[in-house]
Amino acid sequence: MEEKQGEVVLFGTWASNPCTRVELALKLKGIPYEYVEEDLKNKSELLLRHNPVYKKVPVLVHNGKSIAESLIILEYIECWNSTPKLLPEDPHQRAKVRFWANYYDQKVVPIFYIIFGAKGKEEREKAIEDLSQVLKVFEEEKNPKFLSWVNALKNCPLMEETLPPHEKLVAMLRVWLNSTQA
Ligand SMILES: N[C@@H](CCC(=O)N[C@@H](CS)C(=O)NCC(=O)O)C(=O)O
Repeated sequence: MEEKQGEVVLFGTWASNPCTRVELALKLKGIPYEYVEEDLKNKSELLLRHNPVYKKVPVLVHNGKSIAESLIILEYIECWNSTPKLLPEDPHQRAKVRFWANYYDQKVVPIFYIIFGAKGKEEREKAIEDLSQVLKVFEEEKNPKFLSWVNALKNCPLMEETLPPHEKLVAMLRVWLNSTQA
């Protein structure tokens, strides 16, 4: 599909991995967009209208039509005639990229929510242990390329500009953790 970009609006929230994922892709591809910051404790009518099924961010609204779910949004903008491409040309390499994006969403993210939502110390400690098991595949000796890629990204100005400020994020996570502690 080759499509004129037209009007692009992103509904997001600052401390959100899936939203940052979409913002990075838009910036990388040089796609101009309007950003609407959502308060997840008080979601806007517009967000609920654009994502009535999940009621979550990110949502991309393209010429009035909404697309939800960060990976689906990435696939959508990847179809436009914009470069650089997010996915490699080679089908096997593409499948590998999708595999790891899926691994992160299916394996890492749910445990993260358990850690921050746990009512008791035992549940939280078990979840932290589960997370360290899940992250073992990214250890340097098992996956040296992954680590060098992460380090290279850390020095990329686009990442610095787009990732939420570390201190602000830590403060927000502390508040979240304290609010769920028994
Ligand atoms: N699988 C979704 C996850 C989206 C998601 O979990 N969004 C969170 C913010 S990080 C949200 O909107 N939460 C609001 C809620 O659960 O009510 C994606 O990749 O877009």
